[in-house]
Amino acid sequence: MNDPVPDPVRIERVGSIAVVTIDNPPVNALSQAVRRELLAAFSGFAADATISGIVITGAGRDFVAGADIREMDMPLLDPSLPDVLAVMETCPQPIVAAIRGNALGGGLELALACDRRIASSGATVGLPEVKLGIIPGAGGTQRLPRLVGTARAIALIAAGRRIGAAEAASLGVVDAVAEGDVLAAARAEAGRAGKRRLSQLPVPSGDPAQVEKAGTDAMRSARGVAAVARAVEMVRLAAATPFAEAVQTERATFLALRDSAEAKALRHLFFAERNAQKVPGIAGAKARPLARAAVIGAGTMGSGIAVALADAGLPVAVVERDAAAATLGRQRVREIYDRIVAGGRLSGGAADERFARIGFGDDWSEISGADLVIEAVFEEMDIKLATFHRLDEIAKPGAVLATNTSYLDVDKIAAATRRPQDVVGLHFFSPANVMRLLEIVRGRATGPDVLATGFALARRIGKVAVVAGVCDGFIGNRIYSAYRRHMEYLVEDGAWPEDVDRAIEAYGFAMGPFAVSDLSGLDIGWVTRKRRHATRDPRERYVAIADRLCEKGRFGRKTGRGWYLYPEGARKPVPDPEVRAVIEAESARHGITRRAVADDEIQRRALAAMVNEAAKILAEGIAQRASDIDLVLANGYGFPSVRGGPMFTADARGLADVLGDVEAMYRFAGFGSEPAALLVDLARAGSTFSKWDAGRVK
Ligand code: 3H9
Repeated sequence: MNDPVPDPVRIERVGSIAVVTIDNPPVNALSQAVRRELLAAFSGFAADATISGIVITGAGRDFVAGADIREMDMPLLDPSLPDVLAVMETCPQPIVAAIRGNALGGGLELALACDRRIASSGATVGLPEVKLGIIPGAGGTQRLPRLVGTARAIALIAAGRRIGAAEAASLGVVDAVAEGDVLAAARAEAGRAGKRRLSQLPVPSGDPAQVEKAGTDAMRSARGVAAVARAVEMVRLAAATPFAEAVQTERATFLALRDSAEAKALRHLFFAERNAQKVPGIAGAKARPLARAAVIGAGTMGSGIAVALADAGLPVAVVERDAAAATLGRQRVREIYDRIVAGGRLSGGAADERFARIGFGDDWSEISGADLVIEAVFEEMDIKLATFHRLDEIAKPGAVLATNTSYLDVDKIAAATRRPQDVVGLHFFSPANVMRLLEIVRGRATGPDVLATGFALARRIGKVAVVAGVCDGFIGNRIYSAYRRHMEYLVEDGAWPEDVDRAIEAYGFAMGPFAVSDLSGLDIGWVTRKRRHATRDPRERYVAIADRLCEKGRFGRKTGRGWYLYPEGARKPVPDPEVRAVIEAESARHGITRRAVADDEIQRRALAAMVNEAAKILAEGIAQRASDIDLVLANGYGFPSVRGGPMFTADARGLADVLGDVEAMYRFAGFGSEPAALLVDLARAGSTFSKWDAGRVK
């Protein structure tokens, strides 16, 4: 945690009840000092006949947010949490957990080692360990099924789900929800409750078919996280193995996973997400009030953005250029909600309620009441400029004016208004109501309070926010373009699109670049390439295969043909001889003798291309930290989270090794793919991106 707190566990007496308060800001994590003091406290209670009951709680906002994640990169520190919980279990007095705020991971395990659990109505409980590539390591997989049954415990633990107090009470995870003073309710309970050790309860016998189904469902959504399978195994152990033996197995499994590369990568992303919110120059800036929003343009992006905002409870005015376009937008949004309801992720009633928050029309005066306006019109500078010019006339003073552009110059767009300080880029990813990433693009004039508003919005709508500077493509699209370009070089050199996609998917991406391109539509990139044509340096190697495909009307899935063929009824795209002919013709046109390209070369080239461009972005100040880049790639572009992002992967592999790949790549690609000076410097110094981050502003 931050600086160690001098006295992280306090004990007070209220009559014959001992109240134990964990006070370890910011989130009362169970750091070594906390465990040591808890152990001492509970060892003492056992022999104290003047104590009739014990309450345990957390100071501040949370109960306990779990083990101290920072300790997980250190050697084990005694006492362990299971040691503490074992002593608590032998305590003769009843122990009641008073849960306010979050009781997560080890925090919930601590509560499960108590005899009773009373929660405040705003409390949240869960065992989210799998999200960190580990499993609960202090009895969570054994005690929870004794309360909720095996199938439910699998569903909760394997998905790392966090649930509110009401659901926790209905499942029996907590015994009661206190409407008023949770501490007083817990004290009263400690005065009258008897002992109820969960470890001694049987696991309720459930329907084996449901257990099986819970396991299968969990594995389906595991996204390559090995901990999910281990969590399912451990929960199933509860019904089959005595408690004392099963917790040993759980502990050994936890310890092995704790040291895995996967867990280290996921921990890196956990802290990256928190660090990304620390932006130089905005400390102390207050976010502007945000009660009403407006979205201009109801295409795919605009509709998704409107849904993301309405889902978070914001009323949204969507405006389009005319009534027909507004009607289409309304239909598009309705379809998004219908799909969510059909997928069982929302009730029809809740979807209707959210849908009702969104108004559609062509009357731009609707925008005038909005605190935030997000423009999602066609990606063409002249259209953006005209939109912002008009917006400037209509939006109320102090409104945040955001552009969802994915490539264009935010400073130029801001200059179309008389209030550039209010203009910011809010780059959502498609589908905007689903994808977690939000790039907040900081223009030259963007005010600190406007950036702070971007972060407040991201928090409200559940997005991971990263600040990017202005350049063509910002962080994500610029890196993705470099990667795409290099994958196309490989295709022109000898690989087939399906070879590249297979190697990239084997690496852990959900989809390879050519399958992605077919999904998003080749015509979009074509427009961008044409836009850049005049300014592209003629020395840069240019692969024209995608242009040739577009010229043949092959725009991807929507036309049934792109890099692949999509025959009616076929479940998978199939390679197409016509595409191969185009590729071979382009290779021949450049005098290239096609060669076999191994999966390993494809994967190495992909990483080298991303890391090299990323190092340039860092040196230019477009991204503040290497860890911000990892967040962008993992949350917006499908880079496998279990690898921690490209920069983390590069550090782990060794930058000298990565530089070797970059130099090889440069030999194939030439101009435009020069090794980044920052990468060269760090590699030569035997350093890492992580050290570079640490040496900069926190
Ligand atoms: C576990 O428990 C394993 C056990 O089963 C094993 C037992 C043997 N440790 O997120 P925020 C820091 S695994 C260390 O911005 P919020 C965080 O880095 C754990 N530090 O606040 C940040 O520091 P800084 C299972 C932690 O209000 C500050 O606290 N538990 C921890 O948006 C504020 O964090 C979890 O996975 C931690 N456990 O959200 C829960 N947690 O200011 C992880 C937070 O220096 N935590 N920090 O950047 C959360 O989900 C959120 O932090 C929480 C608060 C919802 C609690």
